[in-house]
Amino acid sequence: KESRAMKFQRQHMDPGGPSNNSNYCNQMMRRRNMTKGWCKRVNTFVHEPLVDVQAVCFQGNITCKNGQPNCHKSNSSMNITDCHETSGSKYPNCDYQTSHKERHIIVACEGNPYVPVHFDASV
Ligand code: PAX
Repeated sequence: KESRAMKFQRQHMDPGGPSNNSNYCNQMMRRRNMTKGWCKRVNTFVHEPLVDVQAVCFQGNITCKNGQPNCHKSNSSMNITDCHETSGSKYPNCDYQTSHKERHIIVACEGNPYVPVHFDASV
């Protein structure tokens, strides 16, 4: 079974990206299995090395949106792509708007090793 840590990597890690095109989210949301059964509404891909994203678990500790205490905000801004489902999107034809950004990321971490399992926000 896929662990929470592996699921985070599938849904949120693309260190080699972004490919420089407006179809990025349409391709990646499908390729990473987030358009099966339903269209995931919002999803962020992080274009930084995995070790740099894992290191965020040892950076500034903050409260998560759901009130849990296990969120961490990156010290540095990171290269990310936000994917937002468009108003015209209709399953199974999931359609996304692609926005490349530089933001601090906030992730929730769990376990031993203590690694990212949820993407809380970018600021
Ligand atoms: P998730 O299901 O929210 O969390 P996501 O991050 O990819 O997935 P399982 O066993 O899978 O259910 N976990 C936590 N979740 C939330 N908060 C804390 N503190 C926490 N600690 C552990 C993946 C797993 O992490 C566990 C949680 O129980 C899950 O375990 O976000 C909705 C989705 O949109 C993404 C982030 C979420 O997907 P929202 O708005 O409800 O928080 N998303 C959201 C994004 O990618 N980018 C964005 O900018 C925003 C706003």
